Amino acid sequence: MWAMIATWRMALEGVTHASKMLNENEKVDDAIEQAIKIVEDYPYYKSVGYGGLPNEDMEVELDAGFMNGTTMGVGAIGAIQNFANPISIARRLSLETTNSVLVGQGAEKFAREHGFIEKNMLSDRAIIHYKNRKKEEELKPYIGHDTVGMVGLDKMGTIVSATSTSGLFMKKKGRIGDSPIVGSGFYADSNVGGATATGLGEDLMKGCVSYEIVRLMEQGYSAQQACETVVFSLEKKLIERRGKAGDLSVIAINQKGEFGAASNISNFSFVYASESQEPIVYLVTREGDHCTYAPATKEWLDEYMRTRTAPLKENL
Ligand code: SD4
Repeated sequence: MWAMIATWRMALEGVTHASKMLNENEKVDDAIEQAIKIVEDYPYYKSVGYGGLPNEDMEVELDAGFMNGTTMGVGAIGAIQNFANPISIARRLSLETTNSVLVGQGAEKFAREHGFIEKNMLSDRAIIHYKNRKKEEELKPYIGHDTVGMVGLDKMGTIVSATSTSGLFMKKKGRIGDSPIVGSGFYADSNVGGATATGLGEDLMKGCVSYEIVRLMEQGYSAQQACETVVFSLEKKLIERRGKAGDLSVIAINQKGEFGAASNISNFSFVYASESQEPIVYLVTREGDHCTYAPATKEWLDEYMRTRTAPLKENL
């Protein structure tokens, strides 16, 4: 049995590729790395890899995390510049017993020494987005979110959870969100399951959400119950204590390959595939403290790509 789940429609091509690998008995570590690289390399996704939107100094700083739930190996990088595939660097770091989380110049030095591909990650399109945002009167960090997070189970029973993101548009230099933080942006335990998150990192990390989901699954919750419990209890706590909650979206699979997804926003999409199911894009609908999901329509899928790739002009 193999299964895979990933955040947002943008993961579809990567999951499709990874599905073939998992079907052919390849390791989930390789399948997830390849799948995330496909998302990182696609220039029109403005929150992951090349084409990701820059920080307030117009620099693209990328975060990524990787965890193997069998070895418990964890690797992560934060605020790295000028490397093509953050996920590969995070995976490589997961093999280390010490120094497995590196940021900024230290992460860049490690990546250079290990021969990872260097690339200017600031695309012309991202520069236009930046200039347009600068012209707006009030500068606010980007509130939408699109981190790619994936959880996969291979036929050998290993579960991997991984993330890659450019974080929030117009963030401060050096800011990292939840995505490179183990337990928050990603977590996996091959005896139980794995989870990953997307949304406002500053709020997601207050709930250590990926670890919490895996912990609840270990206590007997289904993947769906665990996802809903974690999102809606954190949202409630944040509203009670702070007056508001940011975007919180999570996905998970358990060690049988059963999946769950929950979100407190209205347009969260995810992709799921398994040995018995072709990759399908689902849209999540919130109903109180529960979520339902349904396959996205062809119109929705077409509109998604149309808006991502629409021509962009600088506002004069
Ligand atoms: C972060 N969780 O850096 C990420 C944001 C996200 O697209 O999901 N961005 O806080």
